[in-house]
Amino acid sequence: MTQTFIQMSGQGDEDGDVSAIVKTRSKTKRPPLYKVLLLNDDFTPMEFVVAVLERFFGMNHAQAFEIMLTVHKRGLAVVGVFTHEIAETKVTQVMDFARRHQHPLQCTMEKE
Ligand code: TYC
Repeated sequence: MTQTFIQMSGQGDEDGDVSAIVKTRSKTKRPPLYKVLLLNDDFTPMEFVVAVLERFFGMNHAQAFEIMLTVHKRGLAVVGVFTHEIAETKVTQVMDFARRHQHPLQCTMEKE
């Protein structure tokens, strides 16, 4: 909470009263952000990873294929940046989807 006091100059009115305007402003702080990372492995099929990126991260096929290849070549990639709750939900969705399909795909989050 920030209070701004506006200083009044002069000696006040005939009673000697000095008035002040006090503005109270609630600072809207931006929430901390978290990177969601997708990790490479040797077994998850490329098409499955592409499907994950389309389904849970709203990418089109070309974007998803490009990011999948980045993970495949470099070992990992940031696939999105979200608030804590949304990042956690994405990680859970990906991990559940991979487990249901019996793929070892790993997805994690870290503070930006
Ligand atoms: N390396 C996997 C393969 O050759 C493909 C892959 C890409 C797996 C990205 C996981 O996050 C991943 N089939």
